[in-house]
Amino acid sequence: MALEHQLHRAIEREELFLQYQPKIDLQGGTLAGFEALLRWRHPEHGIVSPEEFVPIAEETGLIVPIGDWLVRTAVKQMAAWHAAGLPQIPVAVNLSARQFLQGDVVALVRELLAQEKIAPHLLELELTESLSMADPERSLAIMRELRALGVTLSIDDFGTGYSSFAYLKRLPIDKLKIDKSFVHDMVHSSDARAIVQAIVAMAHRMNLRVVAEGVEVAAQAVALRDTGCDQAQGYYYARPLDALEAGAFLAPGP
Ligand code: G
Ligand code: G
Ligand code: NA
Ligand code: MN
Repeated sequence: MALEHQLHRAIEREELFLQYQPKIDLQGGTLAGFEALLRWRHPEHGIVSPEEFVPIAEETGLIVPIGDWLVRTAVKQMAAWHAAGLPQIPVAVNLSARQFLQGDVVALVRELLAQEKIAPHLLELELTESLSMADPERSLAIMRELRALGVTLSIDDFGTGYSSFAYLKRLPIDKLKIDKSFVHDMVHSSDARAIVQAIVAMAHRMNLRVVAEGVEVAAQAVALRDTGCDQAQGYYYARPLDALEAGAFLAPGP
């Protein structure tokens, strides 16, 4: 398949890059971190979404070198911002289930954090609920090792899969990200508001922080703040930014 062949060369040709989307502290309104989002600048097709190429990368095993590159690039970017005198804030990286299970993510993370002198809690790994389906015991073991390193773990797209709070309780995680579908419905659906309220309340009782994604309008931000949700991200605050723009976002205002 053509895309597969091209993906092989994408890393060495430096066609992959990361964008950084701000996460905002909902109660204080300050910058709380960034989520790194993978992009492929394809020579003919322009920017290709990870939704298109991550599945191909997973099928072909290319997800392992891509995952390496991704974590490496994000951690080096954190170090570069720090070296430029900018404040240090958490950066989250998305890891697919295969990426998590196939590579040696623990060794990679340990080595990089030491090499770049980044405090472990500043690196967040966003994992999806489907992770558990692939190989529950191994996933759990890897999560425990990462947690032991001090890395922050969060469950992404919460609410779209089948995981229950009973299941979450078994996982060594720090954060939940509420899927944008619930956030979108909050403004016009009292059911969606009730669901988000319940998720936030349960998560807090389990000592988890909650991040809402896909916030596009002020009314969603207000509704979320009312639930006690901790952080939010979405186009309402900022789009995913190139590293340079993200750095400017980090710098204290004039
Ligand atoms: O990035 P949006 O900007 O289009 O991302 C689309 C989908 O791709 C989302 O589900 C997002 O979680 C996923 N995604 C974005 N960046 C990465 C990444 O670095 N690795 C993996 N595995 N998925 C990613
Ligand atoms: O699956 P994951 O949650 O990691 O993916 C985040 C995806 O959501 C990325 O594709 C990102 O570009 C996208 N995104 C970020 N903010 C918004 C938003 O406000 N609205 C919508 N629809 N998508 C968003
Ligand atoms: Na994510
Ligand atoms: Mn998400």
